[in-house]
Amino acid sequence: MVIKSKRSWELSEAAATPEAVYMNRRQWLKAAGFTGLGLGAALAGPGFLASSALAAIGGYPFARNEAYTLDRAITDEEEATTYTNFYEFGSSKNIWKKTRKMKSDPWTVTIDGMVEAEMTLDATDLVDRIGGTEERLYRHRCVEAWSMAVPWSGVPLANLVKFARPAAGAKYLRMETFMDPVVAPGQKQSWYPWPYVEGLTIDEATNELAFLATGIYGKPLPNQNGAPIRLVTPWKYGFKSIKSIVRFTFTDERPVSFWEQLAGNEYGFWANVNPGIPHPRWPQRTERLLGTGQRVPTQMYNGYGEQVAEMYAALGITDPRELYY
Ligand SMILES: Nc1nc2c(c(=O)[nH]1)N[C@H]1C(S)=C(S)[C@@H](COP(=O)(O)O)O[C@H]1N2
Ligand SMILES: [Mo]
Repeated sequence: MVIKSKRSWELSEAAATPEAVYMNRRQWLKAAGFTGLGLGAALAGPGFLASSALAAIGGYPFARNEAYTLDRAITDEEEATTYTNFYEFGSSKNIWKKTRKMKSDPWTVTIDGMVEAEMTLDATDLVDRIGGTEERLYRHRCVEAWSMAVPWSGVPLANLVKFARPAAGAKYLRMETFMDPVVAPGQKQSWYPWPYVEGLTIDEATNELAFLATGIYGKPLPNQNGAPIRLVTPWKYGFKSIKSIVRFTFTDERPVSFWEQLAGNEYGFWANVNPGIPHPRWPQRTERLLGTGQRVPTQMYNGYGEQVAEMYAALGITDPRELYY
């Protein structure tokens, strides 16, 4: 449902799915008799019931795209969902319980800036409209030198870019996390430049690897992993993968990311994984595989050079530091 449309609203290619085959989640719920108290009761019930009910609603699990393979075991689900970075809820890794206060459904997302028509719509409807749901196995490398490998569910970010129909002059996609200090007490810490912001060039945003995740381990994202929609850019350090997005802005100005604004000498705009560029506090040659006690060498572009190296070569970047800062 389009709640607000600043300019004339036209159906894009992706949105022009015939009504007969297009059913958003709420319509589906209604059709399946899940609306009202019944579902509320199911969701309030024991964890098992809640997660299986949620999985059924969103059509999970999504079919896996076998093009993306791992060179390591999938990280234990409990590790990946209880050891998380989400500074809005505190700087500790153990904040997952605190994120329960966040209400991630319904969730309003705005697409604005240099686009044909600015719009505000529900996250579920956005994903339905942009289409292309699938599951992908990706490595994830945090700049703090821990890493994981997880199955994400979601849609290619390129599909959102196509759906938004940016103007030819748009060069960057800026993304923003929700702002609500009552729900997220970390946002009361005024020395941080809230809200969390991240940015990509349009080339990066339309690279085949850039992914908008709505789920993990075949189920909708738990709040702590960035529900209901978060970015995943596996060739970049984890801080680029902004969680719980409320705004996508197309712009011709390079966005200043949250961490870049805080400490540009430690966190660059590009932030491509590069074992040769040491971070002032964490050596980057190796990484700790979450939940295993194992340490393995870190790879250039986190092992995704095949998909992204050409993009940077085309920019004529020769100094590897420029791929990080
Ligand atoms: N809004 C927001 N997004 C964020 C962060 C954050 O603190 N706030 N942390 C980032 C960092 S540093 C990493 S490593 C990943 C962690 O994702 P995960 O907790 O799902 O593993 O989220 C990134 N996205
Ligand atoms: Mo990170």
